[in-house]
Amino acid sequence: MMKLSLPKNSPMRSTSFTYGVATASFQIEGGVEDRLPCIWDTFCATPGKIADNSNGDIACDHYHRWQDDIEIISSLGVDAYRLSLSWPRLIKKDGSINELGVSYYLSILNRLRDKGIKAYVTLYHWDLPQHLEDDGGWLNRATAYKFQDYVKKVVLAFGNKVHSYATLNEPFCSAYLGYEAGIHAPGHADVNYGKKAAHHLLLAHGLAMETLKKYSPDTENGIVLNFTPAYPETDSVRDKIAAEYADDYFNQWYIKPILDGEYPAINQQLPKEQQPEILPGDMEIISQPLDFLGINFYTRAVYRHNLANIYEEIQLPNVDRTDIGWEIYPQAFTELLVSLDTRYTLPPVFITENGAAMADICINGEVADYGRVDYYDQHLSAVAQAISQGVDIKGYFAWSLMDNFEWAEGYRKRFGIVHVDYETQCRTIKASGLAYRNLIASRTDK
Ligand code: IFM
Repeated sequence: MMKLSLPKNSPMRSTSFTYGVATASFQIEGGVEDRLPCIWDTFCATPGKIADNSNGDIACDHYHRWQDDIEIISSLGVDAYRLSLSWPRLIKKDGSINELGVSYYLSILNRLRDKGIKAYVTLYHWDLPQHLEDDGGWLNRATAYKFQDYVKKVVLAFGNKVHSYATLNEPFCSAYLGYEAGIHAPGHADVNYGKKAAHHLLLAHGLAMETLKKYSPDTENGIVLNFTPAYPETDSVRDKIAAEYADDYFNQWYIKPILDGEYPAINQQLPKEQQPEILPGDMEIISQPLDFLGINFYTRAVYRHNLANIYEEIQLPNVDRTDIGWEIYPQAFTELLVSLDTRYTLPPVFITENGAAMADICINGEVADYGRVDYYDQHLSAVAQAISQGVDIKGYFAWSLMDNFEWAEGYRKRFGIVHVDYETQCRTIKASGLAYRNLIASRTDK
């Protein structure tokens, strides 16, 4: 049996460090018949957008199998489960609450509580109701206020059954991939859209934080951001400038307004038509204090100078990569955490996602995903190193509990520590899941 190891005196070996698994509604639920359509339903129905032409209609059928899935979560021994709520399942088109959706999530939250598993709830993990996109989606400032209204209804419905609320998951992906690069729903490819959508998402976050503070002051409230640290290809000044620019554009753009109340200085260098429209008071709303910051990390990116566009991402040859093509470079994880801690006054940090896509190998009924075990081993150690350098990290969530719908990649890329056979919906805990369970079980009270 392959093991996950941690340095001897690491706080990550204590039961006070939170371990969890994470999922998202659209990626696992299915159960489309009981909710409104969302932008990902529309995107999946658009030819050529999803690598295997699949959709989220059934996914892992978690909507009908949640009891069994919570048994699996419980059997892993985790302290916490990070799930997201589906906005189109909870709010009807007229803005009223959908009781069917409320009772579905209440059942899950109650079962988690009975099992002693803390619910870390993400309020938006990309499944925007389609009718809101028809009104402009995240390009429309009004969507931020619709989100605030949805959050208020949710909080009043679920109250103290939730341990922690994250407003958004990875606003970079919603804004850049969805509105600028066009590779995620809703599929707009326009350089003038990305930062505008980002601003409205961040505004939605700030408005939701106000609502959470008012109606849910006892939950831990924050946001989840993803980071792909930017490295220069060489030590040349030009490559370093390229990497810094890319870092501001893709990473700092989302954390700096929240923690410092302003966008990176490169905003001034962007052509006017690319800049967000910032109204008086917006930055104060966006920079509400957080109870926690969720950080998602998978890989790094390497940049070189490019005359036309300042930066150009390059693919290094001969490096280890996961099945989705992302370089395995755990050192960047430690460096990221330490550099954020140096740069900002961070609230307590949770690693809300980390994991690897691997093509799983089945040997004698065992899912022998030893490459994933290695990935977790290296990345858990990278987190432990950041803690030893003073970063206040409280918990770690593996992405993902189980194989699921990996957005534009469809079902071909598997991130789970539990294998899903999509024909039978049979679940099998992989070697990585067993190793994670053993690590969690081996902790001691300190
Ligand atoms: O599957 C996604 C998840 O929904 C958001 N963070 C990255 C994961 C892997 O791509």
